Amino acid sequence: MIKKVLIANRGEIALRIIRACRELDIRSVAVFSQADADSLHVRFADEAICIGPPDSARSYLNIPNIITAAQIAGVDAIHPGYGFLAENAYFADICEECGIRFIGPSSEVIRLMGDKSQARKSMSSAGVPIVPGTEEKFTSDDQLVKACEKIGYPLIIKASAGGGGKGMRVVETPDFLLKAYRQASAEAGSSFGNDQVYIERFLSPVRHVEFQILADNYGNVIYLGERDCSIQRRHQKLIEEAPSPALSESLRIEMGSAAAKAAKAIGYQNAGTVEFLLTESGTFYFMEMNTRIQVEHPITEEITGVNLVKEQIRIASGMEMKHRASFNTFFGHAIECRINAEDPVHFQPVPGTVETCNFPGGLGIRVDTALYPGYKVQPFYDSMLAKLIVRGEDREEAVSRMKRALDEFVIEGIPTTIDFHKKVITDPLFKAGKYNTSFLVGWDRRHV
Ligand code: MV4
Repeated sequence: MIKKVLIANRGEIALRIIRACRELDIRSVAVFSQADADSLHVRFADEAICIGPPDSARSYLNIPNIITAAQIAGVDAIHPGYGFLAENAYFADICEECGIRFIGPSSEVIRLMGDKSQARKSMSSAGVPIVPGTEEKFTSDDQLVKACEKIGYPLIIKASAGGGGKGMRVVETPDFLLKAYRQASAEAGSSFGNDQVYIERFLSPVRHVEFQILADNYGNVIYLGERDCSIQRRHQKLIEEAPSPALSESLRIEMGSAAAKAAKAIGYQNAGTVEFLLTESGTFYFMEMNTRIQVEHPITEEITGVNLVKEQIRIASGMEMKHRASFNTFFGHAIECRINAEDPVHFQPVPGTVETCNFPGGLGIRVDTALYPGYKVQPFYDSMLAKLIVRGEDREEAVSRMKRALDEFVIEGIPTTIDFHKKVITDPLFKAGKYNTSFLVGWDRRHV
């Protein structure tokens, strides 16, 4: 059994993990940078250890310091949260070598899914549909041009070590292929230290639909429904909802089964997410697999009643998954809005101090945040201030509850995305559930 957990993260997700530990009667150890000494995760953990200066490279990404803190505190396990070291296979290896359990899948699986080109191959062999494209390395321009002719245009070049937009290029016609290929490869090399890229047919319009899965150490794999994450801007998700307005019950079973099959095929353990692209005709393709707990996990919790972080810890401690009835029944509809500290015109992160704040409340409302009056938004970390999560009996109720909650939400002292969310939530196409990943393209020009 796990008795003490170090949380290698900060902000709302660190608090989220501390809460799960407390309910499981597990001691929690926070780590913090010098900039985070007054943070809520430091206050609410049973113990807290400073791991370095504000710069995350020297604190939250500093493996020797984190491992040393874990050894001083005498923890059995480390929960990495999301971001930082969550999908670092090397860190998972180091934890295991130091006799500390890494709460997540094996380092081999993290490594495999971290290479998006390899991930495509694995999924293809497992019989999970992948977007038509390539995996092999090209030895000549001629070979590249021919392969792309076969895939068909438009196509998209993606970084194998990437995810989330960096090193990505959409190519409309063959004229731009070689230039785009070189640019994408160079950008991938400088961003990830790995210039390998792969090519897929560019599908449009599409929705981004991802399935939550849980897998224990005994081969039991279940899916807990999907999240529609199509409302993105610059590869940052802003609103997510569960279930997806685009799925029928039969498509849900088909895609969920494919996600579980994918996880089973690679020997996946713990919580994970299988991302799919879904076309308007209902055809779906594997895109990538995330080997961490995700920012948007609460909407799945709201419609299933399953505490995903507690399940992660239970699985890591070697418990066999209990197939409680609630695991495969979904109730109602949940939506999450990410509230960021951002300039509403340029969407650039703005540091500053929160003078006052008021969180919405009432039935079906959840605010996951580490914010408090006087909170200082740091320039060193990402700009997410809070996640506003609502649940309703159905989508219509969830949407109107979200509008009501956004109206109650007050943050003064810094610019936030609250007003932006109010506009999206009241948009007729959003209200109708009729949107895709292009929904926010050109939004600023239309809403001045
Ligand atoms: C795609 C796609 C269409 N077809 N892949 C991958 C990372 C994610 N942040 C966006 N990704 C996409 N991958 C294929 N085969 C569409 C997207 C996509 C997108 C691509 C370019 C510019 C903006 C985009 C917004 C959402 C989704």
